[in-house]
Amino acid sequence: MSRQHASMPGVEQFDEYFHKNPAPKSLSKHQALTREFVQFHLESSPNRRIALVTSGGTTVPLENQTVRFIDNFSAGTRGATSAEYFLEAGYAVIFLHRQFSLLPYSRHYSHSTNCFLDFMEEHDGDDERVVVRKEYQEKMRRVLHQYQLAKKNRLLLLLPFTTVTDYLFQLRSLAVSMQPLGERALFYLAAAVSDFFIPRERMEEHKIQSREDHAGGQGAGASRQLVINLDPVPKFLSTLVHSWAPKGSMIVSFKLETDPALLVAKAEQALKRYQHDLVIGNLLTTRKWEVVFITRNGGERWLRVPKARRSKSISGVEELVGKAERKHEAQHVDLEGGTVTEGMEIESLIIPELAIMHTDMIENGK
Ligand code: 9Z3
Repeated sequence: MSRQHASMPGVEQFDEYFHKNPAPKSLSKHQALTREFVQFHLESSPNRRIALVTSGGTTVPLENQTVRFIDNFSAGTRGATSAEYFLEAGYAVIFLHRQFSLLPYSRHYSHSTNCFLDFMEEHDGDDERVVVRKEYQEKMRRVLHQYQLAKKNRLLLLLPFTTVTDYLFQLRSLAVSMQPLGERALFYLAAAVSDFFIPRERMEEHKIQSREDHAGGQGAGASRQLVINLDPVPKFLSTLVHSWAPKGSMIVSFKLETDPALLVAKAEQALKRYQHDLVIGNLLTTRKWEVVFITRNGGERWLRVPKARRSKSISGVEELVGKAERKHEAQHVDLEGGTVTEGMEIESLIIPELAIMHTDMIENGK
C-alpha cells in the first residue's frame, strides 16, 4: 500500500467521486426524512438547534457483491453517548451511524457486555410476567424515560450507513438539507472514517476466489497472496466546511491517534487545514477518560474524568493519561473525584462545553 499526497479536494473532485461510485439505495429516503425533520423543528421551535452526530466505523468492501470488507474498531460508543448528552442539552439529533453499531439509550442494554437478558428475571409468583431486576429498575426507568421523551418529541432521527462511500453520500446530502438551520446546525464528526477505499471501477463484482483461481482484477497473479490496491478517500472536511454545511454552523471534528507524541500536533494541523471550529483529539487507549480541545485561538484544553470515576476498560491504558499533553500552559477541566464511584462518561463533560461554545458563536458570531 503506497501513500500518495492527495491535493485539497474541492467540490469538483467530490462531484467526480460521487459520479464514479454508487449512491446508497437509502439516500433519497434519508434525504426526505431529514428535510422533514429539519422542517418540523424549524416550524415547531424556531430556536431549536440540531446536531448531526456521526458514529461508528465505515466499511471498505472488497467486492461489489460484498462478502469481505475492511473495517475498523469503532463500536460507536462516543457517538451514541454524545447523542444522549446533546438531547439532554436541548438539541435535536440526527444520528448518522454505522448499521448495527451502538444507538443512543439502547446502548445501555445491548451487546455482549450489557446483554439485556441479564437485567431481567421471571417474576417470582403465580403470573408469567418477566420483570426488570430490582437493582436495575432505577437506571432502566431513567433511560426508558429519556428515550420515550426523545421519541415523543421527535428529537432523534436515526440514519444508518455501512460503507465509506455510503457515509460520504449521506454526509453531503444531510449537510445540504440542514442549510435552512444556518448557525443553529452543529456537526459532530465522531465516526471513524476510512482513509482508503477501492473505487467502483476497480472493484471485483463477485467474491474473490482463493488460490490461483482468482484471475483478473485486483487480485490477479499466480501466487496465493491477495494484493489489494487502495486509493485515498478524498478529504471531505474542507468541502463540508466551505460548500455543504450551512453558513455559520459549528463544525467539530475528531482526531484519533495512537502515538501520544503526535496527537496535539496532528489535531492542530487538521484545524489549520480545514478551517473549522474545533478539533477534539483523542488517543485510542485513553479515549474514554480524556480528550483535548484544540481551538482556533491556539488553545490546548484537556478534559479529564477524575481518577476515581474512570470506568474500567480492557483495552484502555491508564498510565498513558496525561502523556499527550504538549503545552506547559495547557488548560485542564479536571473535576474533583469526590466519593462517587460510579463511572463518569467523558461525553458528559464534552457536550456541555460544546453547547456553551455554540451559544457564544451564535450570539457573538464566529
Ligand atoms: C474519533 O476519534 C472517535 O472519538 C472514536 C470513538 C472513533 C475514537 P468509539 O466508537 O471510538 O467510542 O469506540 N473519531 C474520529 C476518527 C477519525 O477518523 N477522524 C479523522 C482523522 O483522524 C478526521 S474526520 O483523520
